Amino acid sequence: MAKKPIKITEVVLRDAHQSLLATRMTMDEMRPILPEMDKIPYFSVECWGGATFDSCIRFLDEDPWERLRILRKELPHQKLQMLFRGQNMLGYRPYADDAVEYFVQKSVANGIDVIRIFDALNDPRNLQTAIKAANKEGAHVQGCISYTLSPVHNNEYYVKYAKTLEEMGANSICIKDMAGLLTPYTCYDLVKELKNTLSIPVDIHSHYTAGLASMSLLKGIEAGADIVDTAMSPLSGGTSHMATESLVAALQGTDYDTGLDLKQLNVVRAYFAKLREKYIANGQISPKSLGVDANTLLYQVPGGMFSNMLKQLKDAGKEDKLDEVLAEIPRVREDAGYPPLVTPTSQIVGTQAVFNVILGERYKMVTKEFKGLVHGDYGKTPAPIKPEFTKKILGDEQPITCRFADTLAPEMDKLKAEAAKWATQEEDVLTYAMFPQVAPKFFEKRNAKKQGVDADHADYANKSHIV
Ligand code: PYR
Repeated sequence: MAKKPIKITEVVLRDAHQSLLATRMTMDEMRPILPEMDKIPYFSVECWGGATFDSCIRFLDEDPWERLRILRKELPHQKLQMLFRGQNMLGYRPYADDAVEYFVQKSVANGIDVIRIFDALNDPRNLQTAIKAANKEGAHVQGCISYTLSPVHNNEYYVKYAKTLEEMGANSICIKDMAGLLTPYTCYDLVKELKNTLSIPVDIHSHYTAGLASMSLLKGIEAGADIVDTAMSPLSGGTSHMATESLVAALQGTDYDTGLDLKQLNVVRAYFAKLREKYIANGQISPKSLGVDANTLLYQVPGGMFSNMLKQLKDAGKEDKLDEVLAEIPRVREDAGYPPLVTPTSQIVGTQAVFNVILGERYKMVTKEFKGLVHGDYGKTPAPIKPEFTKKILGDEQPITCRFADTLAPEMDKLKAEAAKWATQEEDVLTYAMFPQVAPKFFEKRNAKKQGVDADHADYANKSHIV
């Protein structure tokens, strides 16, 4: 066999901490190790997008755009990768096309090289604007299959979808297995069929939750996968990913040898090992996220969705209902046309399941978002929703079949006007667009801090001048 070095996307700076510690790794925690990470020939470093943007402004008082600029500066030899939720951008609702185009443009302008784009329903119409914009900006476009299990999801479905994304302009395809449902032999078959059909590289992204990811990655590699996602070992396993060092060691000396140096990886490992100790000591990493939880194979609940649901139940004083809610999820999914559970459908389905259980009656209370899902606002569901269920949820209102974004007027001008009073950089309008409730508070704090620093400088300059 000809040599086929496997490429690695390192996810420790994004998905690993999103999965294990609710996306709370700060820039100050990342920064000291970036020069050492920069020496490692990864395919790419996933470090932005997904929930990091939300976490930055909601919890960490960090400007996400400034974070990206620092990452760009400190990782000059790496391709920086972000996760983008297609038409939902980094938020939880579909946006108008002009907002999506502007977001992609600014992401690339601030340093992103690889944009991984997914849609929760695998509706290609929700990726079309993002793919086109990323192509225009010269980024590497990675189109995602949101992987799930259901009576309507099979390899034929996924391969057809991946082919469509390739035709739309994707430069590679990622099998995004967010709940860790891929089994080794299924992975083998799916990768084989993708490789037989596509002419672009295939990446495997599989969470370790059910304890299957390392086996699936290996079988996927044997089937021809080109890139795999792994996380530096201190933040690997559990709801995160397979460990980078383990994969590098497993492939050493084979035709798939990654070429990565275990000694250099160990320098990076030692740094994250200390961070892990800190996160465990201060309770940021819960032991629940670290072990193998095979329950996910039945309920398909990704880590982030699980902690959300647990919090909703706790707030309602109904923690004892967790098992009932878990059993309700597959029913709600079936009613809603078998959506894969990933942002935002994971929250939509999870919250509806919680309401169904705690109110003791199915669909007595229906969230606005769940109505939107049934109405078609998030795209075409994988299976058609039964007309009687649509009627139960929407009454006489008819669901749409067109692309929802086509019904939205351009929104950038309005957003710009609304954000103007806080904006200190062009990108601020996008931060505001994403989280209009949280952003103003974030801006006020950030701007006050900046004014304080500027005032100190001015004061110093004035005094120096007098002297
Ligand atoms: C996100 O949308 O943030 C995921 O990690 C899927």
